[in-house]
Amino acid sequence: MSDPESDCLFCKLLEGELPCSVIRETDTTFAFRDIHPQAPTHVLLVPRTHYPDAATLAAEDPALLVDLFHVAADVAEEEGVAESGYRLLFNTGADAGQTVFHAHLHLLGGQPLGPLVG
Ligand code: DGP
Repeated sequence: MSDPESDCLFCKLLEGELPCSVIRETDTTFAFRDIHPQAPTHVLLVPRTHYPDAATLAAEDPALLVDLFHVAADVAEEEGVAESGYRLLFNTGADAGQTVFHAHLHLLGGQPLGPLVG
């Protein structure tokens, strides 16, 4: 039977089963560079526990969702984008373009960012 965690790309990255460019690790959160960056800084922040999307994460572990935002703020400082500004977003579901069904927060910055919906 298919297991969402054993089949999950981001579970494999945070378990070290597949390579990625790691930015920061905490007890709850794993941050790494997006393989297809949409801005000079494009980091993905994922909870270590598998939730398929942000809505499920918020419903089942709101403290973990807050942790993601705290780590994102630390990463923004480290990446040098905190002062100039950066964007945090979750794609949730097909119409939003979610392609990996392990909740992940995008952190984008390093240049002026365009409108959310182009
Ligand atoms: P989303 O469209 O919100 O589901 O974003 C998924 C992101 O994951 C997308 O921007 C590309 C990124 N991504 C997909 N596969 C990999 C991978 O193997 N490694 C890394 N670092 N990022 C990946």
